[in-house]
Amino acid sequence: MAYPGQQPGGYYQGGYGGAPGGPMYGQQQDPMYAYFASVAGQDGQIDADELQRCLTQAGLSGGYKPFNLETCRLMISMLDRDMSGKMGFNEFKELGAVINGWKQHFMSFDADRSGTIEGPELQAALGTMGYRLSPQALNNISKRFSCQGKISFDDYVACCVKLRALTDMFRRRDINQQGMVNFQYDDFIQTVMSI
Ligand SMILES: [Ca+2]
Ligand SMILES: [Ca+2]
Repeated sequence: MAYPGQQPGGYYQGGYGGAPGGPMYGQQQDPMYAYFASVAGQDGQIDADELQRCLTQAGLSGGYKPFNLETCRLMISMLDRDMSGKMGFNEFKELGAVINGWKQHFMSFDADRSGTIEGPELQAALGTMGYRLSPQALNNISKRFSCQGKISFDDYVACCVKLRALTDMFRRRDINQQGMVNFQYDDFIQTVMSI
């Protein structure tokens, strides 16, 4: 992933009283911190809108459309351990690695090099990731995340993040690993509506 606007040095050098070697000192030394600070703005945290702008500018949506905002929300909630709804520096760095992985993954399954994932490519991708889904489920997923049968990178990420989050939540409740779970209505709504 490219980080345009990345500059050496930090914006906040000398601004904090952290002891040398402490966490703030370490962050300032990180060349990516200046880029993070420029995206995060005054509050020092990256929200979904800021992330969308950043990923669109980095050219990750493909073409001229903005990067899918829903995908930005999903990625933040996935890495948001303190539940602030925003990303701090460490979460942002983690995201960079995660997106790089997805980009490689996306390109490796774009067998015809069309820049998008189509039905059979999606099937191969999800199968390789270990999902065992029926043709109907695959068809539904494909319909939901594609535009005219094509899934762009940002929609593909949304698809993968959702599928993984839902699978994790299901598996956590599937104590005997039987592929069956009993949900209370409220628990089910909490699960699917939080993703
Ligand atoms: Ca911000
Ligand atoms: Ca393709």
